[in-house]
Amino acid sequence: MKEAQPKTTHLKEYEVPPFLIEETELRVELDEEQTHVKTSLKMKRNPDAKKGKLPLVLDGGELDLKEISIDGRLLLSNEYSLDDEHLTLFDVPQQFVLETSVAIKPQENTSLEGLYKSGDMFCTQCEAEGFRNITYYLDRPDVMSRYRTTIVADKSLYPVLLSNGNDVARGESEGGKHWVTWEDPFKKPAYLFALVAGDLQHIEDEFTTCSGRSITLKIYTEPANANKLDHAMTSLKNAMAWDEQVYGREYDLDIFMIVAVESFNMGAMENKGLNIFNTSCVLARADTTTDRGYQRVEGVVAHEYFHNWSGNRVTCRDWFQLSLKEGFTVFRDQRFSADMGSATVCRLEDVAFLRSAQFPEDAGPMAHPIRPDSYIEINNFYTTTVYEKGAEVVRMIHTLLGPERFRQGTDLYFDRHDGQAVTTDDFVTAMEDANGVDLRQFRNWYSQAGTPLLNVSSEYDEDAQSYTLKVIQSCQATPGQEHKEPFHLPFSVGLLDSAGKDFALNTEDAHVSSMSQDGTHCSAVLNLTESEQQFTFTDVEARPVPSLLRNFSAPVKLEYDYSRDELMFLMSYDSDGFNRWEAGQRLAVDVIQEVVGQIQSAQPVSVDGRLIKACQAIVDQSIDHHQDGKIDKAMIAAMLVMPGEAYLAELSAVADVEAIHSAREQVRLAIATDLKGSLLSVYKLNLSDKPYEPTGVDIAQRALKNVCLAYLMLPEKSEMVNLCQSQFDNSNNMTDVDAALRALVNAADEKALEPKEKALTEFYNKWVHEPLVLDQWFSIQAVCPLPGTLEKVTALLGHEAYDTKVPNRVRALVAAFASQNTINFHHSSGDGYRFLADQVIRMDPSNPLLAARILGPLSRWRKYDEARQRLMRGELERILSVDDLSKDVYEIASKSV
Ligand code: B3K
Ligand code: ZN
Repeated sequence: MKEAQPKTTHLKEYEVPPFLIEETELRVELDEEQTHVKTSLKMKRNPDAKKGKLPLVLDGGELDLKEISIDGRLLLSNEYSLDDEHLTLFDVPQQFVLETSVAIKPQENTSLEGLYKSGDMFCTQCEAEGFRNITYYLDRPDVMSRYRTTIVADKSLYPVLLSNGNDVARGESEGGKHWVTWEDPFKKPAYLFALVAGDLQHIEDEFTTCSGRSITLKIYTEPANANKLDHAMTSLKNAMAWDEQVYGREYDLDIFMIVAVESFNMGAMENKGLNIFNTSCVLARADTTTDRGYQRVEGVVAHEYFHNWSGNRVTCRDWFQLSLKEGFTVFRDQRFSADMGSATVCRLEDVAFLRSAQFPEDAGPMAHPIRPDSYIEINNFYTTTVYEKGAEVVRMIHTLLGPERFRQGTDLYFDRHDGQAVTTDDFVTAMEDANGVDLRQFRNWYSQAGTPLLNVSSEYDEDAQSYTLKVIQSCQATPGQEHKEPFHLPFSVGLLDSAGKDFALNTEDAHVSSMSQDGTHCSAVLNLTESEQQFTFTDVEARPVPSLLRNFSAPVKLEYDYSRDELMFLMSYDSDGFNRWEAGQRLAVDVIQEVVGQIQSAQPVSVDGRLIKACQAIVDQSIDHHQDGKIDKAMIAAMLVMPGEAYLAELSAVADVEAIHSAREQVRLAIATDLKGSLLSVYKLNLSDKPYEPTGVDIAQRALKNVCLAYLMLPEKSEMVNLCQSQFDNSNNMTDVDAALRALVNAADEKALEPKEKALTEFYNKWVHEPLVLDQWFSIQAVCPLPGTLEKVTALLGHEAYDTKVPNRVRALVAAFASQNTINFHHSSGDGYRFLADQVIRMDPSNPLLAARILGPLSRWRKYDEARQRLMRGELERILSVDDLSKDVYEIASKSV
């Protein structure tokens, strides 16, 4: 560890900043050897801060201070002190101008926080605390300032110089240099500062806002990628229009820019007016990018754009409030994607992700509320809890209030807090004040960790024709939170009659928050607030089948004793699309768990024919309605995918890795074998040679075809290998090439050995100059469930194209293996664990943020058998014994062990 005792920051210790920075003027002289940053800060004591003459303590890391002055007077060395993290000035007046000059070396910055070089370009990443690596500053989100930034650089190497706001002046200077000054009229916290310099190309477009203002849109990239920007531009314009229509939010500057950067620690960053993106979230072209890639670009472009209001105009008071902007913005981007494509499929994908990634986090040693109480390293709290569960919490408010009242709430929130740094509590208060509702109990979602469990039972009274649902809610203990108060949540339900139609719902219950009835659909949203609660419906003519937690109305686990026949019935008839899928998943989980039991007790395996029958019905439906557009092929494809191993593990008390993997594979094989003919028909019906388009309809068609292909490749048949190879050779788009390559690589059959090697080599040679496609090449091999994958992955670490400096590459190989290849990562030898620990230790000195992120899978040891627990903890302890561990890795490893 760097420090003997790493400091923990607590929410309850929050104090307003003692000083404010009204204006920030930066002059950044970029250079290959040493970059100089001259900063002028117009500062004053904060009238709201504690009285008394506090010293001025500025944040700063890895800065070489050259000069410091106050109001033009150079300071003597006894007037300030410096340590690794701070610059302290003992005596400063009420108001003053502080000037500093520092030297930094961005070319040596491998942490990718602050100012660094990605390939030949300079770029920045300041959230959460990277600005302090550029200059001494009050690097906290509640200090908001107006910025004027001048960038100076060699004109031939860095013809493009960008920062936030508007470009207000430019010129040439001696030695082949040039400069540009940018001025951002909006006050912002330092984490939204951005700077880019490079030899970049761009595409340009225009958007006319609802009030008639014309906004220039520019997307920049290194020249080789300039032909992959159109989809991002279309997505951006769609997002701008959507935010006006749905939230009434108009863009505020005259220009909006996106820059694509190859070396980036995460997806993208919402810097004011100058978003910086990982290339993986902006570039898209039919032959290099899969449909998923296209959808990711659309979603991330929208997400970062939406931050302009939810995050930038209204920002966070402190980092404990991260979900204020992230949870809300994820909710916004989810709804946007739903409006752009298949809403039900978007929803079920979001829920599948929540269950396989966030539920385990909430049940593990790093469990934290969406508003955490404390952290050692804030970068460790950009979690699925803060983001995805945070989005679910906002969604619940939306469900409880309904869309109109929710919109009144967001209008008030944006109006009331524009230009401010606020808290999650301010968000909830705005919702309450705009609508006269009481969300006091709802606030438990912000302070309590853990996934609540709803145990539901039902009773039908034939004489009274009444139907009662009894709900018991509970929530497991999480670190530091033994006892939980009940949550307030919207519980959306419908009741199906024997023909599969929704009963019209009648109830006297005062806890009904809303009732929706249209056509054949009837749902009630029940307000669940107590640990035990009952809801009675009247005029129910016959015992119904309940459809519970429709559209996944709350991020909870639901127990209800459905029979397999009831699940099949819901799969066919539920008017709620999400619950049709959910019933299929429950049925599949049930059947797979039964097979797990058979494997564990060494009985012969038999797969319940009802699951096969249900899949047959889905496949038949897609044949019958192939042409008439009466089916959503994306939904059919999703319904044919069996629940993932991570989710199955999450559902087990102790996850039996081998039995889960084998049971799931045997169930898939049974489906593939019994349905072979129909699957092949669907495959063929959905072949298409029309030019690639990323439309919802085409994406759905490809998804369905490729789900069939994956099944068809399971039984050992060489004609299927040929089919797969032909798809690999002849497709005009990366989605189909990728699906074929994956199917070949995953094929256990000997007949596939040669074609798979050939395909991998061809793919590599063809795409050796396309880094994002090579990432795919690494990741397809890393996630292959066949034995021997770890040896291959280890060998790939030495491949000439492997580069630890590019996070995308590390994620494609190391993180993909550890987080997606359950069966190989958890091999009983412990080799997978050792591999990951070695990589974390190797990565930590250069890029601690990334090292801590890839460490995640080792922290989930509680789910596994004793032998694996020992091995996993052993690796965590080995990591902890390393000298000079970063606080990023230290926090995760020490809290997990
Ligand atoms: N706000 C950034 C994430 C920053 C992560 C810092 N470690 C991207 C986003 O969520 O939109
Ligand atoms: Zn975000």
